[in-house]
Amino acid sequence: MKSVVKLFKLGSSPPVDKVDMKCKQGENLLCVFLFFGPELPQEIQNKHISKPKRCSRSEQKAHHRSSVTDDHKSFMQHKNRPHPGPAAPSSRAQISIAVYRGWNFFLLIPCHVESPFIACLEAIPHQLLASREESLFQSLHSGADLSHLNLFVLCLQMMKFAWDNYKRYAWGKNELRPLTRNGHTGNMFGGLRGASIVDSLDTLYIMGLMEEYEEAKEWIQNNLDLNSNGEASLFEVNIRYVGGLLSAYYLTGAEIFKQKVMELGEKLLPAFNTPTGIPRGVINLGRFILRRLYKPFDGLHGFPLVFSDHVSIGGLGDSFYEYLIKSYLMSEKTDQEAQKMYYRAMEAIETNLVQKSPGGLTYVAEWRGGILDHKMGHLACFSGGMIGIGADDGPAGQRQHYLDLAAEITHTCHESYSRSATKLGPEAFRFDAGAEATANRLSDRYYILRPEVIESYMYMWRLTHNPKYREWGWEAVEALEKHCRVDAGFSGIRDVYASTVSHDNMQQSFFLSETLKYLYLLFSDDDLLPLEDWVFNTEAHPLPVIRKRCLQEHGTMQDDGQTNLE
Ligand code: DMJ
Repeated sequence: MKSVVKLFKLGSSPPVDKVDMKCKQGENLLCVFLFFGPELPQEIQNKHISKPKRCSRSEQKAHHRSSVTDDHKSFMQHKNRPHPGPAAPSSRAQISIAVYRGWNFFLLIPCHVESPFIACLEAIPHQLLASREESLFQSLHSGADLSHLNLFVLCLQMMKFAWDNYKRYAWGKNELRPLTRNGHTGNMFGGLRGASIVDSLDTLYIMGLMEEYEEAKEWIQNNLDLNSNGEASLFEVNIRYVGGLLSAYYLTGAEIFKQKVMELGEKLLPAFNTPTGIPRGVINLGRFILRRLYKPFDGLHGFPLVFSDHVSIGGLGDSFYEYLIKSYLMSEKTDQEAQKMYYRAMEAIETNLVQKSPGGLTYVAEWRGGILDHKMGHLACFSGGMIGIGADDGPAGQRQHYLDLAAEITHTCHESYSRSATKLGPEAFRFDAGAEATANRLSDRYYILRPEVIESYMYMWRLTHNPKYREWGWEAVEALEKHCRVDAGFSGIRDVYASTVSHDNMQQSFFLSETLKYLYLLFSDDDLLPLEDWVFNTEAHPLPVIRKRCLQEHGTMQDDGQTNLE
């Protein structure tokens, strides 16, 4: 089955009558029109639009018509509604229409897809888009509530706004400074440029922003220079550049991403050449000067990522634990060493770090020189999702326990948002000196567009389908729109407790790769990047589960058991 998402911006695209609605036999033709704007544009009013239709041999053109409903009010007028999203679409057209601010476009989901590659991955992109199309198709026919569609399209619109402004003011630089309307290169990437482009590739592709995806790809082809010569954080280059390129390759099959990621991978490899195998933290991409950052230490329960006397599942430790369970899942649950280490780590975390506040909130504290620090960082809020996805494969009888723990931590992280004036969460919140999920130090009060809390909402929604996670996600969208959207992009804020916000002038690349992607997935159907088939790296770049049997059948497994995913 073939499908693709096409976006047409009203004004710059053909009028509705002229949009090509032809499809070939065997393809699905589904047109979903979503309008954004204070009111339905003139050219659309009183017009009829196409109803979903599967092409038959005799009918190669869709002509079924039904009326557009225009009974949805603007997002801004719905601010106080208790449940996210406008009302369910009317039964007549059964098509959801969102009306939102001054930016008008409609979304057309018909027609084609190039199946990129890798027959043995069960969730290849044509399925990704086609299955979404199929389920929309079914929902439309069954009259199901499609109000969440409005929300994922709103996330898509936020992505387009963030991207357009990056493109306009910071193209080729690493990140956008939206207040001063210029770019910033930063010093984490050793002179590499275009971090926002590489980080956005898969989000653009998944959202169907194909024009933008093509621009990004062209920049990578012509301008991504890997021969830079500065000190880079191995971790940051790995999660953003390697992760971004690799995931773009898996999703699209475009050779350029493979070439670039292999070239970059070669440059990073020397950092892993250490007696312990634990990589060095800093690398010079040009001259191979390496500095040690990680200091292995036999600390709490023998786990290696202990920095002197500090143990945390937040900054500097988070991804280690995350990758234990994700390595296991990505290996099609065959990597038993990773499995064992993850559940041992979980046991240690529960025994030593997990706490309950006087007000009944579960949190993960930090450990400093044998003393508990009753503080939880925003970064540590990814752990709700991590513990959720690991719930199935732990010791017998523990599934519900882990799911409950994941839900409790996600609830606490939501509380850190809902207890602030802006409804966005601080960088770190405490559970001592009278604090309950709030920051008392000024230096902990900022929010830099981080994804971790929304990431846990997304996983918990997929795992439980409890509607509160979508409601919480919707609250975050409203807060981001209200406090972080500025004229030329999105910006972090300095104090989440101040109702008059002060912006930090930075649109972080992880806002495009993670925050907006997780929001979009939260409001999408589960078969868009199903969790059984895809594992997200710590920067939200999806990588496929490696299916060994299938690789063997397709002759892509080497003699030594290694996979060759060409
Ligand atoms: C991202 O770069 C990644 O999620 C990383 O693992 C942690 N920090 C940021 C987002 O907060």
